[in-house]
Amino acid sequence: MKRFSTIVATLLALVLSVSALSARELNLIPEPSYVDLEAEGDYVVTEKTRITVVDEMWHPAQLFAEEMMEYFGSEKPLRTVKRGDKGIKVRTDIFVPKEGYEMTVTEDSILIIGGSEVGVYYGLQTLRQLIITNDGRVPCGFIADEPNFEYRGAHLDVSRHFFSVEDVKRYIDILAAHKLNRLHWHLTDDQGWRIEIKAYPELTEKGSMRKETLIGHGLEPKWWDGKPYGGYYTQDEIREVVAYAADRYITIIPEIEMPGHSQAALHALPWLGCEEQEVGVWTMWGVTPEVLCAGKQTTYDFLETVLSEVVELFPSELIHIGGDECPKDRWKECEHCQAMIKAQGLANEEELQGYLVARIEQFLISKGKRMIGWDEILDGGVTETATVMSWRGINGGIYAAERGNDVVMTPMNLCYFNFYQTKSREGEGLQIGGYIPFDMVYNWDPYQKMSDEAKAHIIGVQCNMWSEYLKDMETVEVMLLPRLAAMSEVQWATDRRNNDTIRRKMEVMRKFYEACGWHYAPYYFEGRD
Ligand code: TNX
Repeated sequence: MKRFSTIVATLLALVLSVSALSARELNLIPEPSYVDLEAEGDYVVTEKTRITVVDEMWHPAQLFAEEMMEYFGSEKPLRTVKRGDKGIKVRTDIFVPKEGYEMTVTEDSILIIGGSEVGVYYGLQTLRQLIITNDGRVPCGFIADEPNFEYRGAHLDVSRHFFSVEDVKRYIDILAAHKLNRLHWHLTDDQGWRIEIKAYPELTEKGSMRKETLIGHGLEPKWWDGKPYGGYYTQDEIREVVAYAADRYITIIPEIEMPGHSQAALHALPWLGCEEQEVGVWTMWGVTPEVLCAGKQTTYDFLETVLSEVVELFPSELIHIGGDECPKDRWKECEHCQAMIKAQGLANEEELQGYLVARIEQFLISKGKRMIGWDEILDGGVTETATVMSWRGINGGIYAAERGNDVVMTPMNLCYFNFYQTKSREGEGLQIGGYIPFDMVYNWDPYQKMSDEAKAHIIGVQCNMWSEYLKDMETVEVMLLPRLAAMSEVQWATDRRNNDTIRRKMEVMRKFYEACGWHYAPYYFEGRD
């Protein structure tokens, strides 16, 4: 009998410990590298909890306190102090990886040790998720964490539709909470030039406005809305957004498109074109034959003048020059382009594009910067130092990585968050096309088909948000979330993704999105994809 009750007791204890363990899962996104939850109990964070700041970690601590204002419904929760043993404590240690952190939770305190200021911030982002999704009860235990990829990016197209400074800041908040560290800001395109350039006021005076917007997929007159549309950022606003992002440890990479996707600039300054004729700011989506003339010295002077202002505004070492989708029709007919091909001993128009890209790269290097471009920069013979963004599938990226170029993987079939999220498309509104459900992003192997040498050159992964059919920030958020959660697991936690736990983790993340007031798509949670 005694033996029987011992067995029952042991079984009971086992069942209890298993259920206690599952109740004590952290459900964090992205998944940390190491979690030990063997200790019992919780630390309960309230608005009165203090943050002791060591090693001058005031900035991440105060930012975290600010981010928790809404949750606590208080103006000044989580006061930061210089000394104290209880509550939250943040400091740094050189033994922790730079972007990483260690977090130790006991019933009396939470200690976060970052490898640097940004590591402390990421530790606090983890803590933020734990507090918000567990009513302030943070389970005792230990976490050690660091990212897989150094470059964790998201892109935002503000040319096809314009997003205000406040909108872009909201976007940045969402990226930071998912531990992303790059915003690729697509500032110019055929349908609108969105950045003030002092040397050429026409770019924004004329190039930021289009006559109307294509709101359908067809090309009949009824598919245009007939309403003038525009908007741009002054240089002061650009500085404000850059600083806001930097405060959240996000580097903004500006993109100035060339030599294609430049019709808005051609409208503002017709002498940039081969034929110098008047073209409107484009009111179609897709690829226009109107491109910058690559034969005239004036085009190069223009690009260098624009980039000289851009490099002053953006501390980012990488500057994006576009380079994608440049039809060569005009160049074939242009005496300047043909003369340049001859003078430089180039074989054809493809090589002329390569010449332009190489010349711009040299200019950026002279400014202490490095060039990044879409994978078409490979077509004209890529230089050794350029970083390549692989969007036409993965092959361009693999080819470049094998040659030793740095590569950011962002293949269209997996990373275009302007694509539909469900097969039926029900309730999704009109989008550009495609189909990328949550699980497809989550299960993507960014190292697919790669040799070890190539892998070493993949600096990171990015999702893109092209805004042809994204007319406001609410729509952008619904396209971004929850897929960004899947993307952040690929970027931060590639080697620890787990299909057995992701659905449960996402239910918890959904609570977090709601608490933050962010819009998200419901389909994944409804089991509909
Ligand atoms: C391709 S990706 C483009 C964009 C469009 C997008 C639509 C790339 C370098 N070019 O100009 O907006 O497709 O999804």
